[in-house]
Amino acid sequence: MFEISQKLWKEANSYLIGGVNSPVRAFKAVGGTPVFIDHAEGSMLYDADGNEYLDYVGSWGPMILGHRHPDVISAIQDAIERGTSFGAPTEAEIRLAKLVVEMVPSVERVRMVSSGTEAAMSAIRLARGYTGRDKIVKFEGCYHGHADSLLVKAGSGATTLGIPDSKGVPVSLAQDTITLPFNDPAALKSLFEKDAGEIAAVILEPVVGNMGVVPPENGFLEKLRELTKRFDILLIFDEVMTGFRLSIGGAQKLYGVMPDLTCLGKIIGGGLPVGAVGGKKEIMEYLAPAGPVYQAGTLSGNPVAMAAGAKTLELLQKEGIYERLEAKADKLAKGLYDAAKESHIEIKVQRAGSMFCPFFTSQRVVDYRTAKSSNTEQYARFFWSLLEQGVYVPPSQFEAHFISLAHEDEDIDKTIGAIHKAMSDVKKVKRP
Ligand code: HOZ
Repeated sequence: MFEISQKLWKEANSYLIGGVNSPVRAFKAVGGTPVFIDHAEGSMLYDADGNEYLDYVGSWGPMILGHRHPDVISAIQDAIERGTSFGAPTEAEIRLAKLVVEMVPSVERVRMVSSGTEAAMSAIRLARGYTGRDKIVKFEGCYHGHADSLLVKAGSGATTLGIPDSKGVPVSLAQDTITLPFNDPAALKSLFEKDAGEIAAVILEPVVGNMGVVPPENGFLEKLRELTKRFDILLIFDEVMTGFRLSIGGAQKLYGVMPDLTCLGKIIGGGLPVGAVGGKKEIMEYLAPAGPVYQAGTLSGNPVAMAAGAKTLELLQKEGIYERLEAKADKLAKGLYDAAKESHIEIKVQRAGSMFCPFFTSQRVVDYRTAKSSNTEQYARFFWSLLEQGVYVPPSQFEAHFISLAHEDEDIDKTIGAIHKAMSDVKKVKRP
């Protein structure tokens, strides 16, 4: 079934370190070897052996319209006809920046970069430059890319591989990153009462998607906003995953809580590499060349990527899109829960809009500690059973599953059918 993928895997390991260009793809958390993707269309992935999969990874979030949306492909083709990179201003950059300012409520000015990592790294530097303070606060299990200051108690691949505090991060830098449990405003308040004068910013995923899906508890985001305002500390929402995903204006529009700075990525590039930092004009003006905080990039605002992103955002403005995504995700999440219950498996299915994931635990999942209570062996069995039935979900417990507009009702029904069989396989895994 996977012969060609296995051959490619051997070859990949001769040239690419660990066989991949991003750790989670190596399937280390679920065992076995990765499948190599040949092409994709709509809700489907096709691997090198000719196997087909319903795709719930969606390139880890960007493919909200489904793969190869014809309008996005033709926007990319048109852009390529004019050249692939100029390292100079283009109208395409204005078009995407204008859409972001119109769609994301707290954003008045934007700087385009090439990845979510770059967006978060730049937002942190900007916050430090603006406030003149060095310390930042992040939450355990939140992942904001792999910049030094942010690889402290980090989720996603870092947690998947058991290295949430990466080697190579200077102790002197890590000391300036304070970590607190998610969904615990009292811990933040007591920290601020002690150390507010040294803290530049609090950064968080407003709905965490990198320790599996963990939504904020009622009032948590509001309390964060109130405390950061009261103690004069910047609030940064990392909406790389949630931006244009949870609503047209991201988590901030959905929850009605406005950060000072926002990091964007994934959907903003329509499947090509784009990230962005945006926020209040007064703060953004600290970025060079307007201000003293340096940030730059040869491929920043790349015209092909701008065209893909702008077309994607335009398409997302059509009425009813988010309601449709919500209905599909709700049906799938309920199907997942019911299938687990039928097999008497302890499960928590967590969902926010079209992001969701199962946790194989009896505990209420509200933070990193409770997310890690999930039985990852059961998750691995769930993953392989689905893969063998033609359903591709993240090869890690600590990632989000995504639904796209290309997932039809019959895709969801087929997936729920496969999940029933997967749960009877999961049942065979003994709890430790
Ligand atoms: N850590 C990324 C998702 N949260 C995975 C990136 C990838 O492997 O493509």
